[in-house]
Amino acid sequence: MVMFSDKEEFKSEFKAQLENQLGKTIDSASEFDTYRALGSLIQEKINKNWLKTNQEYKKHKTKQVYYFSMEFLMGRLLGNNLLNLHVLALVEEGLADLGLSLSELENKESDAGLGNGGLGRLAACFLDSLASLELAGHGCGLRYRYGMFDQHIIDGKQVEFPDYWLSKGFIWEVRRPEDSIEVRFGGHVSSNRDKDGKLHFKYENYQPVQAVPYDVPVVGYHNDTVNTLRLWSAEPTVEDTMTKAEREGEFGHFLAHKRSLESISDFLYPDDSTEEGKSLRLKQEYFLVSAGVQSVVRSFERLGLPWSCFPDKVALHINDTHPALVIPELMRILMDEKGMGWEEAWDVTQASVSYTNHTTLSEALESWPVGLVRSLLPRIFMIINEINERFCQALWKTYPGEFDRIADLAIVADGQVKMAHLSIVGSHSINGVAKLHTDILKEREMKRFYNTFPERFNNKTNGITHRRWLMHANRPLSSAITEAIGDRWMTEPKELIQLLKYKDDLAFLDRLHEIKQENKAAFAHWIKETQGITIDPSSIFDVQIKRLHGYKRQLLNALHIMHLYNELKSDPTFDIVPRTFIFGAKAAPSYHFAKKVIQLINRIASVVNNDPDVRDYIKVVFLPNYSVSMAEKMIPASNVSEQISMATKEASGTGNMKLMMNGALTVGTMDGANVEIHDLVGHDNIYIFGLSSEEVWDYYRNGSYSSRAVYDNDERVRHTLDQLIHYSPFSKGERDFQEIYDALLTYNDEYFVLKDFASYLFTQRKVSQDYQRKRQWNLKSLVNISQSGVFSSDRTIQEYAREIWDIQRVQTLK
Ligand code: 26V
Repeated sequence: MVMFSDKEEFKSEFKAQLENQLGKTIDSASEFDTYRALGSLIQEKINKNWLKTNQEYKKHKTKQVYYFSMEFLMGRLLGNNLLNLHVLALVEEGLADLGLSLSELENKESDAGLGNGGLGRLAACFLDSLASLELAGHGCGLRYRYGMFDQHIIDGKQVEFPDYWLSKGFIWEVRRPEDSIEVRFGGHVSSNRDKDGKLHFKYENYQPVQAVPYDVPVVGYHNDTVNTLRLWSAEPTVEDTMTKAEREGEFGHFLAHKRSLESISDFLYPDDSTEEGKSLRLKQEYFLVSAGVQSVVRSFERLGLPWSCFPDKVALHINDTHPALVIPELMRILMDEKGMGWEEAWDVTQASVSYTNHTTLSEALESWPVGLVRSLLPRIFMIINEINERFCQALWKTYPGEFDRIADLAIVADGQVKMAHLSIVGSHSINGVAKLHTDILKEREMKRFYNTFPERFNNKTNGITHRRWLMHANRPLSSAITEAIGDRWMTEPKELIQLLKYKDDLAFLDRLHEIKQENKAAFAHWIKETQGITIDPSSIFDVQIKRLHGYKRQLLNALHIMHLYNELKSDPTFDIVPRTFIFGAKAAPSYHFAKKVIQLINRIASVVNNDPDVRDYIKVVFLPNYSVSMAEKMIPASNVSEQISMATKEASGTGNMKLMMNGALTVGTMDGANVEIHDLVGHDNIYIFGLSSEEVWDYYRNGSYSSRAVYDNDERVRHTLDQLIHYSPFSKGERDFQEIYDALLTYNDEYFVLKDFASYLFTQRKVSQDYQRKRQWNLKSLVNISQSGVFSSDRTIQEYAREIWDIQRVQTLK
């Protein structure tokens, strides 16, 4: 579709939009007005293809994938939509003619932070790839009124503020009240048999909640595909509010009731590491699932096909176990509403549902108390119990007398419903998110399930959309790549490998270096403006950007900086290559230890940055409120990518991929997808340190790790740790960091920070030396960019499409 025939046409349509929509002219409009007018103009254009895409899908009865996820970390949409619609340059030039800057307007959009971290951002990248590959895949999520909290640093500590991202409206969404769905909670279920002996269930005294969908278009790259991200919002049903108001006759009660129902989609739970078992969270999960599955079933029914065709036309994917109730909910609808028998409904359900696991951390595995599930979702609970009973009976046949094994695999056990078990039993495919992670699932965490259903387990190494993370975030690098190898890489990212032709081309390596320097200068300027901190663009920009968690070991990075400080202070001749350490990290509000680490990093920053003896050599910047849009500014400016989790703990990581694609070199453990990055770029182009996963397991097996022994034997460790609790510039004589000290020594350092300390220091020294050899460094950077095409989410999605969902491009089907 040609959107604007030329720049002039765009300008006149844009001016008309400002006048008609807002009654303003370029001169009287604020920046936000112009952003809004531009967004609405683009949205109108998108609408045509949105309709057409849906018509095509209907006409061809195309199989649809629904990606169910409690999180979609979308970030801003304007720039990406313009890029995908092929009008970015035209719009940018048109606006410039009118005296407006596109990037300024982009900054006016609030960042849709409807996710915690990796899992939510992966969902967003997948939507971009689905649409760009002309695949019929849609997101199904919640329209949280408050997204991921807004992080401030006050007195060096994290303080959370609500993120009311909708305050100025969200221009991309379309409310569709006509597609609302009723979701039911509580009440009780009775059953009776009809004259043919068939059981019927009656559900009474339940609390109805109205789920209202808000659709967001997902625009494909240079094609006419527009898929849908459907976000559900909770409202009271009209009947319910009427009867409530009549019955109670009191407006106050009515309002309180209304608020309590709306609260279901109020906020995103900000804890991605510990499962709390809060009933509101379970309500959110069922609300998403029930609204989503009912709406999918409605669309399927419009095709007029028999129910046995459901799995040929619909794939339901669950992003971790959070939407696992898809399984009993689909069973409920098929049996109670469509009259199907158990076996038939089960075959349909299992053939439609697939599941991705994103973590092996035991504390993050979801389980719900039986009592809570029974009272909140009585019919769903009955179905889960029946699934469990049938599953255990089948196990008994295969493994007669093996009580332990069956108890271990049961879905309902010890008064808990285990969501991972439900997900595995109810899905035809279970995948991990990197090779190592999948092996750990098969050989350890889910070994017994793997032995029972080996054919269901498979790996799908994560990916990231190269459109947002390279083409849009780093336009200078994109242009240089295109000049060198043409533009095929934009649709075939593996073509980036062609860049290897330039490995001996000094001019090209210099060009890479210049681009990195320009990006660093721009980022330094932004830091100066927003934080008031001056950083030196000629220093190494070393970044660690991810959620704050013990296993991710930001603490290791922090201790390294303390050590460098000590060296610089004690030896004025200490040879150091200037480095700027940049952190972005949010801690779950209830994760005390993680918040302490944030406080420590901020303390180190204030000590280091204010000490004239060291501040020209090392700087520390903790950027508050790390988000998708901030990542887009940082990543193109990075030299070193910190991926230093304790081996076996990081399922995949995706920041590692974004940074590699932008030419940063990884300092990392052999964990998650770092292993695959290492295997692609080779040992010389990555900085690997620390224990391997095998070594970690060996230590677990023989219980022989002693952090105290490391402390006793390594003077550097001793000195640095003592500074946490004894009088030092870092402790300032207070006991702020006692817990960190205790975690490392008294509680034997759960994440082996001290064990890997020496190896980390050694590797970081090598990084500093290598950085000075510009040509070699640039070559390593080139190799990383060249090999990064594998990590485009287009590759990942093609694998899901072929091997899990069994879907093809609409074009191919025509
Ligand atoms: C877990 C929980 C636990 C219960 C309460 C709410 C909540 C919300 C989110 C999560 C998700 C934790 C899992 C997660 O984000 N895993 C990350 O997934 C990335 C994408 O696959 C992967 O790259 C990271 O390594 C992995 O940590």
